[in-house]
Amino acid sequence: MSLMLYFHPLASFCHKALIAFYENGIPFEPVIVDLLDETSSAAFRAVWPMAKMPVLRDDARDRTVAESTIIVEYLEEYYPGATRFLPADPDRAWHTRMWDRFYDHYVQEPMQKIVTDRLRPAGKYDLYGVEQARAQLHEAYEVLEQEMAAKRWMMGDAFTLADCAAAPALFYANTVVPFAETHRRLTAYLGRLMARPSFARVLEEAQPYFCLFPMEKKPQIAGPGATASA
Ligand SMILES: N[C@@H](CCC(=O)N[C@@H](CS)C(=O)NCC(=O)O)C(=O)O
Repeated sequence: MSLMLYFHPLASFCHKALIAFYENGIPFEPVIVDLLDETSSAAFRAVWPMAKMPVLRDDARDRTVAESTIIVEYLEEYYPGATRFLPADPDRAWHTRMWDRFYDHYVQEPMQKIVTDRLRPAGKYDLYGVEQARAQLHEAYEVLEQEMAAKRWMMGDAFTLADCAAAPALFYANTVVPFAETHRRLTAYLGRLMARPSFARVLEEAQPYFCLFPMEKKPQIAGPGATASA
């Protein structure tokens, strides 16, 4: 098979790429990376020395593609399907990329900061950093609550790259700093994302690994976000 995706089913940035594959039914060979396993980790580092997932290997084109956003853009260009992730209109295209960046930097990153602080050795916790991350998530929720006042997807009627980024970011963020009780529109949007077959499949495949999530509260597929409607 030409396409191999190095990923882990629990990893939120990997979900962004998986959604794009599932949206358009693009066949690929899944390679689950276990960074705690020496052999798996070494094999992954040989493909991508930065050892950050996801990474796409395209043997047919002899390309190694890192970074979740770039993988979605690469699939859009070379393996297109019915779902177009970047609008053809340049103005809508940069806007789509802007929201993709927003989710990565202001939702995924603070969420990851809170979660990975749990994995630090005793005495090395970053309480101030976690506090800042929580505050940043609250700020992002406010922006997004306004943004989703009259939209089905992040860019309106069409599902795009911005929604691929939003889905895992909001799903995990809602687990660590819940917004279901406070942000009605954002919760409804998360509900729509979770009902989308591509992301529903990603979550179903992640479910056996949810027990590894290093917080007391584990992610749940059936939650307030799952049942919320527009
Ligand atoms: N900017 C990267 C971030 C990738 C990233 O942080 N991936 C996480 C999994 S969600 C990872 O590989 N973590 C392993 C580590 O940090 O050691 C992207 O968009 O792909």
